[in-house]
Amino acid sequence: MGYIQEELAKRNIPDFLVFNDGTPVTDKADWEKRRKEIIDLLANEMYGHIPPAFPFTIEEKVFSDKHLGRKLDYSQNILKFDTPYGHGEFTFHTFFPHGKTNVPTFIFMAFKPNEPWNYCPVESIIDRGYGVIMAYHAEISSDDGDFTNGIASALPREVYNCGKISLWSWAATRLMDYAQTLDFVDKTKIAMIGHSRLGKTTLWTVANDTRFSFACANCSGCSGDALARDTVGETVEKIYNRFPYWFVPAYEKYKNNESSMPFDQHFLLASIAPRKVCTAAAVLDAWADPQAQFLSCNAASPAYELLGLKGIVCDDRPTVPGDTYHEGNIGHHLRHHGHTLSLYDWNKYMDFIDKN
Ligand code: GTR
Repeated sequence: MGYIQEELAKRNIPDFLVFNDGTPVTDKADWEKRRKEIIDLLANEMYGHIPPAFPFTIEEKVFSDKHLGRKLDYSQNILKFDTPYGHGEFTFHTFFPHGKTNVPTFIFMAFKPNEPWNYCPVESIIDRGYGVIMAYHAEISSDDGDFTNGIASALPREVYNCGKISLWSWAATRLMDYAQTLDFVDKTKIAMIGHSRLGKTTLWTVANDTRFSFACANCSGCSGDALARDTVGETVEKIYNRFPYWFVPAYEKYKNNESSMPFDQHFLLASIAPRKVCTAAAVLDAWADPQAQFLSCNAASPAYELLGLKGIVCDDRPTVPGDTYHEGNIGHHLRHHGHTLSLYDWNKYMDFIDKN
């Protein structure tokens, strides 16, 4: 047995190619059913359910074709909706290369309101022919335990049993609805991208919304792409004690008890199959546990193999900074430095999407 299989065997992670009733998952038709079981499991035990869609309107506040020497069209908009429980709205921004058609597009859940000028290098993205639809997560609903602000008041936790990650996913799904209405967007190349807690949100959104062709999850770590069993980084206890509101209360029982989880994070990556997922780790980001992130990509690969596709295609050794694995349907890179979403990462994700 080589390095990867030995490490996976040590961790004793559950097999996702088995139905809840114990029968094996053997073909493509089985996979679609099993995928739904996995998503239900992760919803019930970790993230909660993403609330249903409601009709919405878009109010355009700003449109400008004057940015970056007119190579970029920028807009600022408000998405508004009503539910039986109240009114909700949030701001989003769009950045598209001027006058282009068939534009591959990122739906970007941003860490900060002014992200285009740091975590989102707009000019470089536009120069590669991509567009971006961006919303700031904490405006959608605050990044804390208050479930009365932003869209949370219209989508009550008591009714929908969702944590904040699922609320942010709901918003990203509405942005996907909006992207479907833009005739210059290439609907076969819509990716979601997010960093860290929003990398977790990215994986969960794309798992649920099959209109996304790609998930680009940057340094998503614990409760994202990193295997929880035997982690040397953040644990379920650490994350749940600090951020219980990202999840549902059912997740708490796995604190210091990861081995009892009927899943591990490779279930989440696998539930995106046959669509493509690209993850990234940073060598100084020990909290996210880079090797547990890499191993999880390998543990998810059997979902693709079942469908006659390649999962991750990689060397059988621990990753080192500079490694990029883009041959299969699960992409992964490990870079130098620490916990951030850099131009290097964006370029890797665009390389991966360009190839596919
Ligand atoms: C940390 C958290 C991580 C990660 C990170 C982030 O404090 O423990 O799981 O989500 O925040 O979002 O930057």
